[in-house]
Order: sequence, then C-alpha cells, then structure tokens
Amino acid sequence: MRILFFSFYNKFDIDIHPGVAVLSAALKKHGHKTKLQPYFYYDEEIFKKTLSEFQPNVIGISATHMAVSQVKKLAKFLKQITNVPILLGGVFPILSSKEALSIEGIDAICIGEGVDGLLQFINGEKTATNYIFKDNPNEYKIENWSKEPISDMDYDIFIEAMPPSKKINKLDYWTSFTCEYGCSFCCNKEIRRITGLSSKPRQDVNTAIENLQQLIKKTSASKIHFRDPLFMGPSERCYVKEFLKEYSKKIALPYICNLRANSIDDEIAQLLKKTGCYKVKMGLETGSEVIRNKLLHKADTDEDFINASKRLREVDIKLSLNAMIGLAYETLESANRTMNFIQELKATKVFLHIFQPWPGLELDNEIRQYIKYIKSPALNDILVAGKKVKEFMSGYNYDFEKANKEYIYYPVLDQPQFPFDLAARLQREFHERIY
Ligand code: B12
Ligand code: SF4
Repeated sequence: MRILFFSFYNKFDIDIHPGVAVLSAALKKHGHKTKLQPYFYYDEEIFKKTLSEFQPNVIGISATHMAVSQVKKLAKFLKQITNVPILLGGVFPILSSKEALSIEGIDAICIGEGVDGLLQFINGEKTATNYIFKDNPNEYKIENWSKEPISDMDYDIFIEAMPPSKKINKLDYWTSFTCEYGCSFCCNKEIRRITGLSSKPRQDVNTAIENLQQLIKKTSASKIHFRDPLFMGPSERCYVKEFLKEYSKKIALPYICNLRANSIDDEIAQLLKKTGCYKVKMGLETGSEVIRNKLLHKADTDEDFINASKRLREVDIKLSLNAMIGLAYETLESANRTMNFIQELKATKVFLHIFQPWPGLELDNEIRQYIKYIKSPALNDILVAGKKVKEFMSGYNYDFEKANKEYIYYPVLDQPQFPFDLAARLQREFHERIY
C-alpha cells in the first residue's frame, strides 16, 4: 500500500514531526510505501501533482489546532480529486474529535495512539483501535497509549521531502514525547488523560544510541537537539545519568536539551558539561512567582531559576529561556517583572511569546470569555524575516505569492486589564531592546 502524509508547517522549513515519523516507520516495517507532502500553503497544483505521481491508496493528514482552517481547505479539495480514504490524526482530533470528524472530506479520525489502528485499517480489519469512522461513528475501540518504550521513527520520509541542498547540522531527536508534570498552560495533561498516556514511555538507552549513530552517519549532523518536552523529570535521574554516560562515550557531539530549573543542581550541571551539553532550554513562563506556581502549576521558584542560571554559567553552558506575556490575570506589573527577571537571569537567548490558549488547556471559565482568535500569516518567516524568506524558499521552489496569502488563526487572551494590543507592543519592544 502507498500512504501519503500531509503535515503542516508554520515556517519555510521541514522539521521532524514525531507522529508522522512513528507511523511511517511502522508502515515501512510492514512493507508499505510512504511519502510526505509538507503543507506550507494551499496549492492545488502541487497537491494534484503529488497525488498523480505517488498514487496513494490512503491519505493521512496530521494536525494540531494551529492547522484547523488549513485541514478544512485541504480535505475538501482532496476529496474532489480522489476516492481514496482520508484519515486525520494528531493533537487536533484527539482533543476536538467532534469538530474533526465533521470536516468535509475526512473519512476517519484517530483519537489516540495511531500505529496499531492504522495497520489494522490497512489490513482491512472492521474496527481499527483508536479510530472513529464517519460512516459508523458509534462503533469504535479505544485503547490506552502503549506503555512500551517508544518505537522507531522514520526520518527518511522528512529528508526525502527536503531540497537536496538542505543540510541537517543540528539533528532533532526524541527519547520521549511527554512529561510527568501538569502545567495548566500545556495540553500535555489533557492528552495524557484522554489517551491513557499515564506513564512516560522512553526509548531504552541502547536503542537511542544506535538510532543516533545511524542518523548522524546519514545526515552528517554536528550537533544534537534533544526535543523531549522534558529531558529529565523527577524520576529520571538514573536514566539520564546512564544515557549521558553512553552518549559521551559513543556519540560525543555537542547537544541542547530542555530542563526544569529545579532539576539543575551541581551534580547535574557538571554532568551536562562533561557530556557535551552547550545549551539548556528552560521555561521560565513568567516572572511572577504567583502566576507561575499557583495558576500555571509549574512549581519552580524564582530562587530555582537564579540558582540554575548561576550553576550553568559556572560550567559555561548557555541558557535559553522561554517566557510568555498575556497570561490569565496578567497585569502590566507582572509583565514588566517577567521582562526584568529574564534580564536578571542573563540568558543568552530569549523567546518572549504571547500566551496562546489552545483547546485542551486548563483555564478558568471567567477567563475563557477573553479568548480571541488572531488572523496571522501562516509562515512565521514571512512575518519575521520579510523579504529574506525568498532566499530561504528558493531551495523549496515554491510560489511566494501563494505563500503570502496563507493565513492561520491563533488564540490569545484579550483581557480588560491586559489587552492583546498591549502584549503585542511589549513583545515587539522587548525583542527590539535585547537583540
Ligand atoms: C514535538 C512537538 C512539536 C514539534 C512537532 C509538531 C508536530 N506537528 O508533530 C514542533 C517543534 C515542530 C512543534 C511545533 C509546534 N507546536 Co508543538 N508540540 C510537540 C509536543 C512536545 C509533542 C508532540 C508529539 O510529537 N507527540 C508524540 C507523537 C507520537 O504523538 P502525536 O503527534 O499525537 O501522534 C500520534 C497520534 O496523534 C496519531 N497521529 C498523528 N498524526 C497522525 C496522522 C494520521 C493520518 C493518523 C491516522 C494518526 C496520526 O498517531 C501518532 C502515533 O501514535 C507537544 C506536547 C505534547 N506533549 O504532546 C507539543 C504541542 C503538540 N505543540 C503545540 C503547539 C501549539 C505547537 C505550535 C503551534 C507552536 C507555535 N506557536 O509555533 C507549533 C505547530 C507546528 C506544527 N506545524 O505542527 C501544542 C498543540 C496545542 C493544540 N491544541 O493544538 C502542544 C500540545 C503543546 C502545548 N502547548 O500544549 N511542536
Ligand atoms: S510545559 Fe513542559 S513541563 Fe509542563 S506539562 Fe508541558 S511538557 Fe510538561
């Protein structure tokens, strides 16, 4: 069988989407052929050409909520030009199954772990685990997310869709996809609840090292970016110690990882340095300790951040911070505190985002009335880099005019005491000041 995947990009570059990578690896293992059609913007000619060249038996669309309006356009068009089944998976159908199933052109949605059900569907089985079919919506079978260590990921499907000139210098790698925490601004907790992902499946050390060795050989990458939402949770010190020991013996490339401030003590800082870590990414989220810990359920104190930043500087590891303004109950005072605290922490890189309350978050009812959807160019590079995107795009050989017309909608909070316009102005001024 031939399975064509569509996945959405909000910048003009292909990166790895683990959901598609996991599905594609399983399909290939069972002798099927897969291909990725990256969706940067709506282009009927490109989609038609790909369909006529690849002749898929099944089309799979993978989407977060960011891509809802794009899924609607795409599925409707695909249904007009082909009879093959169109399946929709990813965070969007998991969290909003009713809306996802109602989309014109979609035949079935996946509302949990997707591998087993996709193989069952392709083998012609009547019900596929974790899938709901539009023509028989009441008969479905739900199973928890597997607690097994995570399976293989197919990187080739992405590499083949990249222009030949593209070099992967920094390789994205996941040893896990979730974490044990329940921050209220992240869908992790809700996804875990719906899909039964109660534990944190993690790749075993040897598999991860072997996969990395193969990928490095294939891509000639010179750095690794561990994209695990959290590289080390509270119960994972042993895993990380063992993994990093093997990593520094057998891979030894400089790397980046995501950690929480309260996990960085002297021992971990030394271990990171010794094993090649050159940058740690941390979510400060907000400079207001009350908002961070009482509302966002983060449990990292200001002191944790001050200590972590100091320890990382002592061992000469860079700190990259993510923070947000425009959170629920934000005030000018708390936003200023966030911007000042970032500077106190002497981060070498900072991303100050405007909070986006996507579906699936824990949010007070009285705050929900302030959610507003903002229309924005779909491709961030167009927004951020202006004309430069043309150079970037040349490798992909796409149409600048069409790309420029593509819009997505993202949610923000427009609160009386902290309107969205204020957040946008503060964000712009902050980035102008620090860069
Ligand atoms: C890795 C990751 C990324 C990666 C890859 C994104 C991607 N599209 O795969 C990168 C860094 C690119 C990324 C970017 C963004 N992300 Co992100 N990301 C994650 C993260 C940490 C893990 C997701 C993951 O890979 N899980 C593991 C895989 C195996 O699971 P999966 O994708 O759900 O796939 C399984 C099933 O859903 C199903 N399935 C998936 N696709 C398909 C397709 C078909 C046809 C079928 C049948 C089944 C199927 O089978 C898979 C295997 O079981 C989550 C947080 C979390 N812990 O979930 C946030 C998360 C998904 N991201 C989020 C957001 C908001 C974004 C951005 C919009 C951020 C931004 N403002 O730019 C962008 C969107 C980019 C994009 N084009 O999708 C939100 C989504 C919220 C929402 N309600 O939609 C999450 C939930 C985090 C949060 N804030 O709560 N992200
Ligand atoms: S924000 Fe990070 S630490 Fe918090 S629940 Fe999400 S992935 Fe886990």
